[in-house]
Amino acid sequence: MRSEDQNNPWAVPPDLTLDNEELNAVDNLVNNEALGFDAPVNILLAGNSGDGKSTLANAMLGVDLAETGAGFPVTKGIRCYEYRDKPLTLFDTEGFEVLDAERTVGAVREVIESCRKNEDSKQHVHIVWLCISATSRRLQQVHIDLVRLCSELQIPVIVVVTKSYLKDDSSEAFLKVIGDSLPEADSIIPVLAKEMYFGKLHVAPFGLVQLLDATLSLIPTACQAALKFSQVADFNRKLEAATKVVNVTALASVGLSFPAAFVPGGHAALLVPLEMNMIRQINRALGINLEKQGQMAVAKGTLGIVMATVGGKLIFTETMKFIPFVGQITSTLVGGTIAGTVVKIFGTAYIAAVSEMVRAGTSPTAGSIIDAIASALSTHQHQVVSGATTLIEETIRKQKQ
Ligand SMILES: Nc1nc2c(ncn2[C@@H]2O[C@H](COP(=O)(O)OP(=O)(O)OP(=O)(O)O)[C@@H](O)[C@H]2O)c(=O)[nH]1
Ligand SMILES: [Mg+2]
Repeated sequence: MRSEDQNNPWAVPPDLTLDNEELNAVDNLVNNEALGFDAPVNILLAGNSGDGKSTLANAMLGVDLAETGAGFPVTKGIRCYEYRDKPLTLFDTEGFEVLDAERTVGAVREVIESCRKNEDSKQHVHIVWLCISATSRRLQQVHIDLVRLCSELQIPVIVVVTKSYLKDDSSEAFLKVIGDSLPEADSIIPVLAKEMYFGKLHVAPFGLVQLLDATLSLIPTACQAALKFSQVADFNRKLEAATKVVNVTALASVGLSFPAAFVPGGHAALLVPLEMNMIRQINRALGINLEKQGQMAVAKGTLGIVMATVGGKLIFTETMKFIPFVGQITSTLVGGTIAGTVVKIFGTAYIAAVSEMVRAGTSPTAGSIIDAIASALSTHQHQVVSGATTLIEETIRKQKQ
């Protein structure tokens, strides 16, 4: 295959494009294997007005329950919130003071039971987070009744002791009261969802990761991916999904119909649509907003860098070394393997670049991502090349078997 424009090594020849069906197939595979949710996760938040339900939902799930009138009422005192970009449903009790204790418990029962009428367990309430403020030091009959109700209906319930910024004797004593009075609770977790300032004294948030892990261990397996994806408290859990996006895309690329000699020839730009899809899916996994032009700019802007720094000739030459061992290997597979390797290098560098920015609290822009990828690749050239070579070797050996 010859490039149309010999002066532009990254030009895609008009006769050579990845067909949409192939791209869609990779997209679907990644959606199913890396971002797939068998079911959404449905959480019911209960607790006194002001005990921190909205603050917790915001810190753990990145959603805003504060707006009055948002969501829709499912029964008196309970509103339901659904999200376009998260596989998540939240039921929020509007605070016990709105209803008396008996009616609060009745309303929670009604929601749990009416969801359960649906045969599809995806619609059920999967867990209750009962918020009790550590500062209130008030354990009420309604707390006891709610935990008993969950136990009777066999719904897991975690008591979240919110605003737990003090670690003194009376806080410990209150935790003990909760433990003694609510023996049916599946877990009792002190949490400070949002940082707190007392003059110059600063208390950092804590307990969210414990709450996340406890919740993951109590909800049905089918909803766990949805919770990992929806939550914003533990970036490492999100990285797992993003890394899987890269691995699935890279492996799928091996099977695509790339020409054998596409590296270092003129066909590397074929990867742009594949990389754009991958960027979109990594961003979904990590909760990053980058508009379509930004995705395109990153894919186009870094392709040359990936190829020039570690790709190109090196990968091509390394791949060729294995060919004598391979025997019947088809030229398409060689092209696909190189493509898969470039995708893997690009994806890994992309995740490293954006993660650093997200952790530092800055919003990634196309320009800053391109710079970060370039610098990561030049610093870690040696590791990237040896990692890529291993991937090529493994893939070709696997195909040979
Ligand atoms: N700094 C800090 N403030 C918190 C925390 N949790 C709750 N608050 C504060 O406590 C107040 C009430 O919290 P909300 O999250 O609105 O309570 P709620 O349970 O949703 O209350 P209702 O919606 O009225 O039922 C707000 O001013 C919050 O900022 C926390 O972990 N840290
Ligand atoms: Mg609220």
